[in-house]
Amino acid sequence: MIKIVKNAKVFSPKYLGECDLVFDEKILYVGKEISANIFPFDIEIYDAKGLYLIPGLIDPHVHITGGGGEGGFATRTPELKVSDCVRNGVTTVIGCLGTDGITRSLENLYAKAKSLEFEGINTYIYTGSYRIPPITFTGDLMRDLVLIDKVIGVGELAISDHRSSQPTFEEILRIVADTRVGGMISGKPGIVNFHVGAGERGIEFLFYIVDKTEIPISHLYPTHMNRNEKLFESGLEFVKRAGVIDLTALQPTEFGKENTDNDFNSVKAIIKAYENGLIDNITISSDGQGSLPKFDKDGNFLGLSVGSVDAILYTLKKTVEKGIPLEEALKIATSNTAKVFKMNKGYISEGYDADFVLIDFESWEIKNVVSRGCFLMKEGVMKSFIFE
Ligand code: FWO
Ligand code: ZN
Repeated sequence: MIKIVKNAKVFSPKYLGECDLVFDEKILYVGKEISANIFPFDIEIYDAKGLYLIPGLIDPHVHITGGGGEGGFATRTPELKVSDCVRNGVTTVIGCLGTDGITRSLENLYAKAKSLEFEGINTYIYTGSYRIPPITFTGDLMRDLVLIDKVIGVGELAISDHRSSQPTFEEILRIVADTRVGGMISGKPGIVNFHVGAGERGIEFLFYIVDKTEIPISHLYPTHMNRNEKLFESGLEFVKRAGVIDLTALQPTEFGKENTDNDFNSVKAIIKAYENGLIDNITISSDGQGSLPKFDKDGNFLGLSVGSVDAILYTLKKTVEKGIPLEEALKIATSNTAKVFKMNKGYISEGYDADFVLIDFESWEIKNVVSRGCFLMKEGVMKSFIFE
């Protein structure tokens, strides 16, 4: 069903000016004024006068079935609601398991990804969890990649963290090698998402893979790289080798932290990357529905808060408020992320999936969300309440 959005200020992320957009599941045309009369049939027209149009946001690290558990059964966190995505303009998520790969299952992860897809969100999943050797659907990591349609890689594999399985270099190398070849055979990106903790070893294993083996850096995707300044600095080195690093976006429990001078946070990290000309290899993720646990210096669990997909939009808003141009900031949650996973998304350009958001950038209020050409939100009302 062909539709037209007219008079929108389009950030593709690059600013294209005021444009009309013609789309069905894909973007068919974006450019100057086009008349609906050229179509020999009725089409829906939406006038976006005064609104900005941006690519649907991509959140590459979400515990869609819930996560947590670091403080026992009562600390398992709740699963993702589709409204958490839509009201934040997130049209694509990559689901993962974390610390708890025992009471959380890959089968449940797959089912939740299919459920979200049915509700209009684009979903992919990682096989595995924190632990190495990774849990799998089929008993074999490569078979998971080749046989399970939504599996695009493995993660989040914990390294340099007191909750990791303390993997050896060889164990990690074998997983990366299998993920690369499994990706080749299945035509998928074959991404290994590393959960990087606060441990001294940081991402030294990843540098070793890049420097000492034949494996391209594009398969290595470390997250939480803004956990502390030292880790982030090593992340910028990784970026200088053409790697991409993922930062955990500012959580609602940290809102306002971006204004404190001493605290290092994702907004400061994004600005530093931008100032060093490295923003094209930075992405952000929310760790949505994952736990954000706190431990004392002896490793005792103190408590936890729950990650939120709200973090993506909030972090973009704060980054822009700190002076980073919108068309630069948008990349870290759209085109940069889509490039890591070779998704046909992340850009407002002909042939790309029609995933986009119409937003009032005075208030950062989201007005409309479109995913694969369908309005999931229209005039601020969620699809489930839109009577077509
Ligand atoms: C981060 C997910 C952490 C789960 O280090 O890794 O724990 O399984 O739900 N969260 N373990 C949060 C920091 C980046 C703040 C997870 C969590
Ligand atoms: Zn993690």
